[in-house]
Amino acid sequence: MAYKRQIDRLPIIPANARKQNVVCHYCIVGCGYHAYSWPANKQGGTAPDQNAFGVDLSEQQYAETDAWYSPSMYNIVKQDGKDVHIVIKPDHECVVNSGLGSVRGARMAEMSYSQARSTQQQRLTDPLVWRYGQMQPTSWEDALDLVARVTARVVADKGEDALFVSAFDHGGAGGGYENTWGTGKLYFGAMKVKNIRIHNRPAYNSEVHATRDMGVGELNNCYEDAELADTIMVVGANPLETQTNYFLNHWVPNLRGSSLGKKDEQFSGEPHDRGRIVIVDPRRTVTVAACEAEAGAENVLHLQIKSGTDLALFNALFTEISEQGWVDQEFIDASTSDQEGEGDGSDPARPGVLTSFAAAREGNRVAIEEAAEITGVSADDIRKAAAWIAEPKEGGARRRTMFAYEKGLIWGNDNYRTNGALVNIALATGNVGRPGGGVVRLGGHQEGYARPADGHVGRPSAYVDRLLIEGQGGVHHIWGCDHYKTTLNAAEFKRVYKQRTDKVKDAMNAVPYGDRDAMVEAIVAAIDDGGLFAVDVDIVPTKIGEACHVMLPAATSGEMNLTSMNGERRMRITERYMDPPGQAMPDCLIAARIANHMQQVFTDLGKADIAANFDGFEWETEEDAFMDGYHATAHGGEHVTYERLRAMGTNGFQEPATGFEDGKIVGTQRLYTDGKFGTEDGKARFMVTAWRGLQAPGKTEQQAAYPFLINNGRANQVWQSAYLDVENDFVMDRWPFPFIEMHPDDMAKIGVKEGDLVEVYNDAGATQAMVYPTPSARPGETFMLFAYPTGVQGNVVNAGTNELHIPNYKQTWGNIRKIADAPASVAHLSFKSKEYSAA
Ligand SMILES: Nc1nc2c(c(=O)[nH]1)N[C@H]1C(S)=C(S)[C@@H](COP(=O)(O)OP(=O)(O)OC[C@H]3O[C@@H](n4cnc5c(=O)[nH]c(N)nc54)[C@H](O)[C@@H]3O)O[C@H]1N2
Ligand SMILES: Nc1nc2c(c(=O)[nH]1)N[C@H]1C(S)=C(S)[C@@H](COP(=O)(O)OP(=O)(O)OC[C@H]3O[C@@H](n4cnc5c(=O)[nH]c(N)nc54)[C@H](O)[C@@H]3O)O[C@H]1N2
Ligand code: SF4
Ligand SMILES: [Mo]
Repeated sequence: MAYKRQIDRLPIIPANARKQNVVCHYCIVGCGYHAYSWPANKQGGTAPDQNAFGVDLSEQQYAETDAWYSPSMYNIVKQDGKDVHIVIKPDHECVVNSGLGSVRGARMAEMSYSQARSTQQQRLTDPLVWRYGQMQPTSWEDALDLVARVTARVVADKGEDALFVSAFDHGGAGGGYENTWGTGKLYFGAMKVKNIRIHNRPAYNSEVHATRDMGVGELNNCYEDAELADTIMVVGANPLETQTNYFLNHWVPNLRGSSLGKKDEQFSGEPHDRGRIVIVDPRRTVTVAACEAEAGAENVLHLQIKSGTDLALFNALFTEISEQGWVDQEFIDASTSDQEGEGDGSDPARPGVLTSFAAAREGNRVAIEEAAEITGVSADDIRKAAAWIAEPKEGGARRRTMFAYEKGLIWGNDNYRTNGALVNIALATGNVGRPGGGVVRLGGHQEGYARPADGHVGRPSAYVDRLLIEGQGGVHHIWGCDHYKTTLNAAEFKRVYKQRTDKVKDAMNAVPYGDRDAMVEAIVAAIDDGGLFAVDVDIVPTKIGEACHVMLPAATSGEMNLTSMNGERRMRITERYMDPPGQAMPDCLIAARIANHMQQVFTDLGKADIAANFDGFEWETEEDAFMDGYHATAHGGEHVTYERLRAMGTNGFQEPATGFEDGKIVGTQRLYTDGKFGTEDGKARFMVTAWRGLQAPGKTEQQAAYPFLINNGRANQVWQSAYLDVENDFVMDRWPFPFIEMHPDDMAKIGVKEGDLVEVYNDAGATQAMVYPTPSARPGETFMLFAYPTGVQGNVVNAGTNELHIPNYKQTWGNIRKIADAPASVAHLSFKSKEYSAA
């Protein structure tokens, strides 16, 4: 590693520094932090009464002391226009992370906008409009007038279906309850926009329709369950790298056996061992290696399936567990429906049959040998997994098993049925609503969903990317997502998107910017000719933004007050600890100002009835949006205010709120503890989930045509599409190009060395990556970093989705050829194994 921060001294946080609540705005885990800030011309001292830690800093501190922070946790930012020192450090008292940071979260401070220290100078400071052939700064008034006039005109002429929207639907940065409500009220309240998609997929749907249809909401347990489980079964996730502190602070203690005391305390009378783990992933991840190091290889079962075959494995496990009589019959009788379902699972809105246990058992019967053939996992290992999941413990006690899954399942083959098949196992073994159980998404971002009803989008909802490629839509509003790096069929998407938006740019170039009427006419004429007018709301210049006509600068977490919940529904507030750059403002207020302008334009057009739909956006602050949205509309929201959340600190409460007592919001630790589920009759449903091979169009052919699996996903250091990391040397020095992990034999076959640049190509497109030799990879199976600005994996993902338009990013095959020897920026990199081993 060549990169060094070159800092040998940091100011001490003074005793009277301001201390605010922060929840890391990156991943789902939502670790608790505090932001300490104090005037730029002051600093604390070593005496206990001179520093925020209250300890004598002239003495050597112990190894894991809290009285410490790293250079990456420090910066100088503005508060009310004045420079202040800021330290954003993990909170030892937060039950989520107990003081742990991560290689992402512990960089929040250095990833903040700082003029004094030149960090994140890429941040958007002003609205930008296309003027005289390039993007130029302007006022909010001017930019919003242009957006509203073009949007209102297109809606008036062609209807709301001509307005296309892409929007975040999560918590943390680029989301939160405030901002999902702001955008939601605009597009689903004031309008009824149907051609809308979510940040990470080409339609407005659920990643997990199946579990919801079965009555089981996807975030139903709590993080402590990972400490209490006898067995954890994790599918298609790499939690050491992607849910880092959940894994380190709650899974590892169980795998090490250090949560045994907790187990004894909570379930006295049951026999207890350290936790075991079953990992389903075609790849040997660093999580597998870490589990082996922590639990001992004998307590780790890695089911290294062939890509996309999870469903066959789950049906076999369900069959075996049922046949062994390891099911929880009492739970099945009391809490699941005995009504047999109808249909054959061919309804595109519901591509699996909701039914009784008996019918699912019949419909999903798969012999272990058959599953072994499909999945490539040995019959013995499948039997062993069934026993680890469900075989009763000594004395007949029920085994407590927690099931967790993420993108290897969600973006995997046959999403709906595969999701249903996993939930079948959890229901059959009575592992929902009980300590040490749960069948849960691990999650991506935090959640922060508050929006008016979205029923009008329909199910299956529109495949928005396809419609855009087909030339539909006149205006596109984009909120905090960058499809150029993150969508599927990305090569084709970009080709068409550029053509369509260029048409509008050419039209805009032909009229003087100051003549608003002529400008709107020119834009509308270009739209009539197949063009697309695009508006991007973001915090930095994006790749898709290069095609846009307007960019609006958003404030992000910490530059505004922002609320969200994590993977155990733990809701907290991140308090505003610094000023946003320039004129940037919170997304919810941008949405409100767009609504205000739309109202004005419709009024001017003489359409008073439509204008009236844009009432109710008089918000001045993000708190106004919160009160209008979450507080007024969420389940239990009436108990929640900013003031109460501030008082609840970084531990917050777990949603839904059920009351407010003794100055505290009362929450819900686990869902479904009463055995009643989210269906009309309160009974959960099983699902018939017959295996049907690779389900998404084009995948079977692609697999047959190309030699390499191009598996893809995330790496510890990089957050998402690297939107902030591109300006962080720590990350760009390590990954100047996206890595592609390859077995050395595969490298020899195509004649490449470590660090060489290769082209990855197939029928969908082409992209580039940097070769990372990986002896633990299976020959023929590669893994590429997704969404990277210097090589977009999505270029080679085809357009195939399931019936509900859930993309299948993970099942991608292609060819690989050498482009160039390792460039200079790669020469100093280490290519040693990423595996973590016991000390
Ligand atoms: N091949 C492949 N493709 C994938 C996936 C995969 O596994 N493989 N995974 C998918 C998944 S799960 C995801 S989540 C997506 C991610 O896809 P995107 O959501 O498109 O990617 P992000 O990098 O998260 O982009 C977020 C954008 O939001 C902006 N932003 C950050 N904070 C704020 C804010 O406060 N306000 C506003 N307005 N903007 C903000 C950032 O600058 C950035 O441009 O990618 C999907 N695509
Ligand atoms: N460091 C870091 N952490 C993150 C993010 C980040 O960008 N960086 N992003 C966040 C977001 S938005 C998300 S959605 C989550 C995603 O979190 P994860 O789902 O844990 O991450 P991925 O790397 O996308 O994919 C997980 C695993 O799926 C496996 N997989 C591929 N195909 C299959 C298959 O057919 N079957 C099975 N069983 N597994 C398969 C891959 O080998 C990979 O190890 O991470 C969150 N956390
Ligand atoms: S684990 Fe996730 S939430 Fe916690 S510090 Fe890391 S990125 Fe932030
Ligand atoms: Mo995600």
